[in-house]
Amino acid sequence: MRAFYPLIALAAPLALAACGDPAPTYIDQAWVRLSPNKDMPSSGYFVAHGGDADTALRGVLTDYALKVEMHESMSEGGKMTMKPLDSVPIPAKSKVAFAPGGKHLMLWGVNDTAIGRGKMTLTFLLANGDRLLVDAVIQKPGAAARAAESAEHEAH
Ligand SMILES: [Cu+2]
Repeated sequence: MRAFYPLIALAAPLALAACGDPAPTYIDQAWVRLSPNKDMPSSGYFVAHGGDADTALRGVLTDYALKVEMHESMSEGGKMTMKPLDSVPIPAKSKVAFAPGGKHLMLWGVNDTAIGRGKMTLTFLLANGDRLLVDAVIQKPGAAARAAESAEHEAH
């Protein structure tokens, strides 16, 4: 089992002073797979691109859902389980993907207005103090998505 609260994030503030205009960490390809069942959480995915300095993702907020958590799915003894993540390191120049079957966001109570619009704004909180606002496309459940969705959430 990996530990997700290491001291890596402490290195970030030191690196910030190094140069004038460092490349920032950014996030793209954000999307939400809407749960077919309103009582079950929806899943969110995205890709974080590390800038010139190491940082970490500390949490995700949105006005368009009741609650958001960062989770990681993993197979333990042949069974898929998941656990909440408090912090996800984003090392400099790296790519950290939240993707089906691995790290993901879990969103409870996605707002109907957002669903109608087909997108929702997510705010990503970084350890370096940056807040990144990213629009996530909301994908409504189809037949294929439904099978994957229930498999991923059996552990809840
Ligand atoms: Cu989860």
